[in-house]
Amino acid sequence: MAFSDKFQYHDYYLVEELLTDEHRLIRESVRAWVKKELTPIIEDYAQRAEFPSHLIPGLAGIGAFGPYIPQEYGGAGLDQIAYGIIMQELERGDSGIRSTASVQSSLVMYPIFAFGSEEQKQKYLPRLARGEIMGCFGLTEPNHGSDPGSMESSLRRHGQGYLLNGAKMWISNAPFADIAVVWAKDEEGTIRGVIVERGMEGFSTPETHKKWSLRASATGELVFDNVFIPEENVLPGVKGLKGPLSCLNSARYGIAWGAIGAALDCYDTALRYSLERHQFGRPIASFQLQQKKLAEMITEITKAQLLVWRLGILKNENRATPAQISMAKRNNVHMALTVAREARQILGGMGIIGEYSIMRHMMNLESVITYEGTHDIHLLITGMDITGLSAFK
Ligand code: TGC
Ligand code: FAD
Repeated sequence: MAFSDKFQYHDYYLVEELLTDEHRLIRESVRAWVKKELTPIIEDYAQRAEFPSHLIPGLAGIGAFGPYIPQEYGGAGLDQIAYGIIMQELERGDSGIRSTASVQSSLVMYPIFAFGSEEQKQKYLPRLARGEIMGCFGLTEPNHGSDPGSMESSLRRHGQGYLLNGAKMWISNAPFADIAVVWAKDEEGTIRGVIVERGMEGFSTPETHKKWSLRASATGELVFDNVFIPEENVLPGVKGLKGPLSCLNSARYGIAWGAIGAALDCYDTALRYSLERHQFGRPIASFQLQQKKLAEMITEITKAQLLVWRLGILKNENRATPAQISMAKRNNVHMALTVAREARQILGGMGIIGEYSIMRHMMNLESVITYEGTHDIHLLITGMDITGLSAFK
């Protein structure tokens, strides 16, 4: 299907002026790559429920893998706002492709960088940055999603390492990943992070089929049947649930930026369509009801842009709290989903066709609002932060 990408960026409050020249350059180069390589093909891949693996070298080339990881480990050494911009431009194309990049950066490279030994950093990070190997992150289990602290996956001492048993579910990139950062409990019941490599005996990654969402992203399980994990594959720098949750802080931050990209693409499509489509002898954009939808969309997008810009500054200064990140992830993903639903209506029947990106974004966002902590869990994190009382348990 020939897909014509007419996307125009919208910056109602001139937030771009708050960015550096380097940020603007990064935005332009990622945007150009998305327009040339991603949007022309993504609809077909999504329809076929296939991950476009040929994009991996290009993603590495634009610095989408570990942008904020220091250059000595193969990253680009950029700041957090640059990372956010990259996620936003990628998600303007498709949430599934942003997912691939955020898992590689925040859920695989980040824990190895933050909690790994020097040998682990040297061994994995440069190759992950170049996209020579891909990774995934195993936290969620069949019986434990929102409550990862109750995980059942286990590590039992065995010679110079551990035997890993259990299963992880809903794991992005699992079907093709070369390595998996996996969280499991040791004999003391302490959560540890380990690096599992494809090819280790007893490790398999069955693919999850029949998804209506994130169809261009590969999702699967991680199954561990007495997988021997040598001591050198254990992340030495962290113990406890704060290990995986620290990684989520980084990924959730990227999602808060990314979701704006999907919203902008839906808004832009709906605005253009409403000006071109005539009913009752007038462009539908001239009707008050359609203007209300469009005006509310750009208002919410603008608020979200300001939210992540400020959060990025705080993150650059190491002052962003997990609860602030939760607020931005929750708000911006919900905003994007609402924008997508309204935009779809503006296109009438055409809103359901793959010729336009809106329905794909909308269905993708149904996963984004659930993964990395559900909409309700993030509300409870805010609730706990402001009251000091946990409503989880
Ligand atoms: P709680 O007792 O509150 O905390 C346990 C320990 O963790 C610390 N902590 C954090 N540390 C860093 N960052 C955070 N955001 C943290 N939140 C909590 C906490 O201080 C404590 O430390 P310590 O030293 O005292 O032990 O934990 P809880 O069991 O009550 O659960 C809290 C809750 C519900 C907020 C948390 O478990 C949660 O966020 N649940 C949602 C699970 C989730 O987000 N899963 C995501 C899986 S990965 C994924 O979805 C990838 S999608 C990828 C893609 O395709 O883009
Ligand atoms: P549950 O935890 O069973 O929640 C079901 C419902 O109950 C939700 O609405 C939830 O908000 C609500 N709920 C739960 N607890 C409470 C409470 N205390 N109070 C009020 N309401 C509550 N995980 C990974 O580890 N790695 C990945 O790469 C990954 N990728 C994913 C990709 C996709 C496409 C999807 C869909 C998921 C992915 N996940 C991944 C898993 C994701 O993080 C979980 O789906 C999510 O954390 C929710 O867990 P759950 O699905 O088990 O829902």
